[in-house]
Amino acid sequence: MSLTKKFLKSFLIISITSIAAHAQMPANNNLALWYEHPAKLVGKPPGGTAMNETLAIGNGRIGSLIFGETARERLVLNDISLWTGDEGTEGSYQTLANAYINLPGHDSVTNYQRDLDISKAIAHVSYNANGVKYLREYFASNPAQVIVVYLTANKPGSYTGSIELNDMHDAITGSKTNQLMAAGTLNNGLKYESRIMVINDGGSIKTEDSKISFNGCNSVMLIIAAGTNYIFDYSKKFMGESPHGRIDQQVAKAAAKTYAALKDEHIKNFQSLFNRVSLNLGKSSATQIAKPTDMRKVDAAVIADPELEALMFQYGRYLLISCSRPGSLPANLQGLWNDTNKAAWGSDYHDNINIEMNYWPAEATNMAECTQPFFDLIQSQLIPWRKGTTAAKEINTPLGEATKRGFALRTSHNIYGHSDWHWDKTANAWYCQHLWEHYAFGMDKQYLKTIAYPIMKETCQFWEDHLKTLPDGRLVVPEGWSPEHGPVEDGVSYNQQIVWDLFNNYVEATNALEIDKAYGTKVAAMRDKLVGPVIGHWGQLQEWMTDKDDQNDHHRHTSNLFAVYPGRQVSVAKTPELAAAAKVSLDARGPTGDVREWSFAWRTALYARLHDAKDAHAMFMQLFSNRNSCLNLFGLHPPMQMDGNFGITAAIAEILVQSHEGEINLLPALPTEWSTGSVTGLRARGGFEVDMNWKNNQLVSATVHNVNGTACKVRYGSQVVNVAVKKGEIKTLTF
Ligand code: FUC
Repeated sequence: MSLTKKFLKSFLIISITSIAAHAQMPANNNLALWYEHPAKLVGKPPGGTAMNETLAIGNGRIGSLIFGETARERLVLNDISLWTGDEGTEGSYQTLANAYINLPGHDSVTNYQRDLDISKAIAHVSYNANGVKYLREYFASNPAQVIVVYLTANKPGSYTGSIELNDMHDAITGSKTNQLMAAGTLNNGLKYESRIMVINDGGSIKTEDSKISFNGCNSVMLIIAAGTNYIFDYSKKFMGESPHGRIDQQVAKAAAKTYAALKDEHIKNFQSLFNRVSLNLGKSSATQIAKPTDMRKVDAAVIADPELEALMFQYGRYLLISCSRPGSLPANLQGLWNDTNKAAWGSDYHDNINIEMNYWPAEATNMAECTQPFFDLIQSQLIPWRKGTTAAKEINTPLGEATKRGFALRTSHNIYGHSDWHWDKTANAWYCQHLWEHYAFGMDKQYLKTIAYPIMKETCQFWEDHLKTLPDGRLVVPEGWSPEHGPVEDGVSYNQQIVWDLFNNYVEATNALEIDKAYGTKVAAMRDKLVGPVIGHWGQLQEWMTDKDDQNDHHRHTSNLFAVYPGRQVSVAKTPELAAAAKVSLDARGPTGDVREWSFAWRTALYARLHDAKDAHAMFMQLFSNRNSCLNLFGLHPPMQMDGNFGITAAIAEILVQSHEGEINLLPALPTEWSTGSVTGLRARGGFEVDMNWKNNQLVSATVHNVNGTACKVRYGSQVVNVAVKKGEIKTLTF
């Protein structure tokens, strides 16, 4: 049976069953976003952009925003390395191109639906026009390194139209045989190219100068490829060979495969990461389930919808897998999706919360490989970032002179070694936390020794050179800043806590690797001399060394609570008084005022760490409001910003399992809204994975899988068990 016939047969079966269930609802509804209309252009930036309703696909390097229009479909095309700027100027992340699929006569349609199946990373658009049922599928394949679009219909010969490719930097579109291409060079010398190959089944295609038209085709497949010559090599100004030859190969290789084979290898590859975690937070009502995602999102504030909440969790995982895969650049402020060359903040890498939050879910929700782009970027930028340490005046060393150890960063940075705006002095140490956590979860000593440890050590040396000694002998970070809040001064809590975290992790690293014991002891002594968290006059955890926090201050950052999450200096079990003070501060910050989508994600994680289930859930629910998220569930700052999506996924994991206190704590902050549920595949520090199910707010059973650890302690409430489980083994626990 031909591919088209096979498809038509299965399509018919699917159509009949879906009519029986609901006219529109996708089969895999609890892991799908779906809508009954195309993405609309909702206002102009910064209030909202065309992106806010599109469906996003990506393979970690290239991606697309799909509008789902019927007569003139628009696909925004992105390559995560398309950046202006250089070592001397910030520049900004750019948009590569727009692809259009023109289908004359498809203006007036019925039964329209578009969806994004996040369990397979495939988007669909379907509708009836002129008595024909049309279906499109879109995915961005990591193994094939191309985006594939497949247009089919239930009647042969139904496709007549054209394909256009419009470059976003005015490169003229050219063509060869069945391909369109646009290539150019940005002002900084970065070479880029985009390509669309058109493959028809039946009918005919005709290539014109800048357009490919097709006539009477049964199906049309588009293979979209793109690339730049960006490489992780400072000595070459981060630029290598033109991407042209590589794109030739990618397109040719993909074209040699059938659509079914491309789709199959894509699904397998995506699911090898995505399927590691499943989450069930309870059943939603049949009425809610039957509604499209935009309606459910609006209802979420008043109608319980646990399946939508679980979808939001998995969406963060979907997005990170789609925009951060080994070999490429890390997720930026918008992941990798961008429809303008003037994105807010250049859609760059902000280091005072944003890029860190992007990577919060990577370890705990079992996508550790997704961190590699972040680590590769850090390593590749060290040579230029080290020059920051010699900006003595601005970084203000107490030694009165520049030192050459370590590296220093301002608040935002690009991919060419430049950082901009105010110094974020402890960003170097915060980046080291990520390097350490990758080891803490995965327990890979080779990685710790070769990648993480050298950077952690030079960062400890940086702080050894830069900490200031107070008259009483205590150590402070000089002239620091609580991000975007308050004055520049010594001993700011955010800075103190991050350096404490670095020193503490470094000491553990020397122990794990059994190296540098003497320096480890020195660092431990410096850690213990750092000015630590202090409780202020209204019971709050002070943001500054002096007791001046304002109870009515609702600032979006919660920087003085770094020690609670993502740090571990303050915790409910080990420092209960400080944890109580952290809650006083957090309650005062509240859900109102200058609060952004990412603030809610952070506040959710903080309440989870403070074992306050009710407030953790309340903060999470704020993300569903139209103020904080778009109709396609992207976080909304505004404009669209993706850190909140990643952060909330991490925060939900933190509600269910915690492992920062030397034990695995099950259901430490379970909200009553999720009284019955289950989860599989969450990771815990020490090299473990955890599955659980619970009922009526009580744990029913838990299994611990020793992936790469030794022994562990598992807690449920006040009960603690020591679990002896060998590497590779799984043990079921009862409490
Ligand atoms: C930080 C935040 C802002 C915004 C920006 C991109 O500076 O304070 O709210 O998210 O990053």
